[in-house]
Amino acid sequence: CQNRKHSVAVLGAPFSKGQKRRGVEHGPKAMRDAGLIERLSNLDYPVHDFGDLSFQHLEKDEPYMNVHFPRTVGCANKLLSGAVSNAVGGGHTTVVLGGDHSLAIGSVDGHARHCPDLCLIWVDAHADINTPLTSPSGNLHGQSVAFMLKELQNKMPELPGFNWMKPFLSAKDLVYIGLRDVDPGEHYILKELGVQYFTMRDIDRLGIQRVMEVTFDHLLSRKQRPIHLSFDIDAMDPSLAPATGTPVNGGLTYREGIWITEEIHNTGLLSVMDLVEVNPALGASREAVENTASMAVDVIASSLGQTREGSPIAQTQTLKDD
Ligand code: Z70
Ligand code: MN
Ligand code: MN
Ligand code: MN
Repeated sequence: CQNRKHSVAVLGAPFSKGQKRRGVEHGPKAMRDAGLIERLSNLDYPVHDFGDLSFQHLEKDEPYMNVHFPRTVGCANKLLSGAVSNAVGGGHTTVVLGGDHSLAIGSVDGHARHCPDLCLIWVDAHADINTPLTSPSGNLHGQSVAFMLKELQNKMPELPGFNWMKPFLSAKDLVYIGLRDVDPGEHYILKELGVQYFTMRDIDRLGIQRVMEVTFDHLLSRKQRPIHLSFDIDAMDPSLAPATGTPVNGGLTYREGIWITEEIHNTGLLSVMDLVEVNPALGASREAVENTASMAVDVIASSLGQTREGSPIAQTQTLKDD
């Protein structure tokens, strides 16, 4: 798992069965239509667009306890895990376009197969750490992190569709940013495991710059390690990203969102990122959908090195040829 990567891989994951609203499977197309690939091409490394994965449609997938579509979600994540593992193994900084947030299970799993010492930054209004037993909705996109954590292993029932994976992440290797809608069972787990998290209230108090300092101090002070950024677009304020399944008021400002991603880029350690929960079917207007997709593209480009101060003349293109 090398840190210096010179190319970007883009993987579409048009998946929606981690929740019950249709449309989020069109997220990858919305972000591509908003100019994602062109924007990444303006940065200084090659971009490989691997297109969209095609996920199996399982006819019979009855709920297990109250969990919906367990086999479909498990099977899709197994496929995605392999694809992410290959992309990371190929030396690419990898961008996964969602799709709903249940696909982070496969994305982080595949990343961890290549980089077992990774750390995870989860930017979201929600903690997505319900177990099948605590989940109020039965939606797997609200449970992704619980599947990853070693500390929750004995609280997780064996779900059909998930026997290909086992927990691989320690609670100390995870930081949340942007929380503002946390279920009681999730709050209990966060406290019980001592997870480092920053709610919107914490951001109000500390400021986003300090939040990122403490985040990196927590994750990277003992050693440099690859970063997995899992960015749920609903972390952003709904005024900036309205086309999403579960908008929650009082989210990140544009400048807070971009500060987070610029700082992550500046570590030089970003290895894989997910951008999830853009749902083009849920915007009140075409403009609302375009704004959301454009916000997502800005988050991705900024994570990969687009700056607000501009860049020096690209050495590779202009000066070297003379
Ligand atoms: C709730 C649940 C969630 C996203 C909603 C909501 C979780 N905690 N995540 N929208 N992206 O159903 O578990
Ligand atoms: Mn989420
Ligand atoms: Mn969310
Ligand atoms: Mn760079």
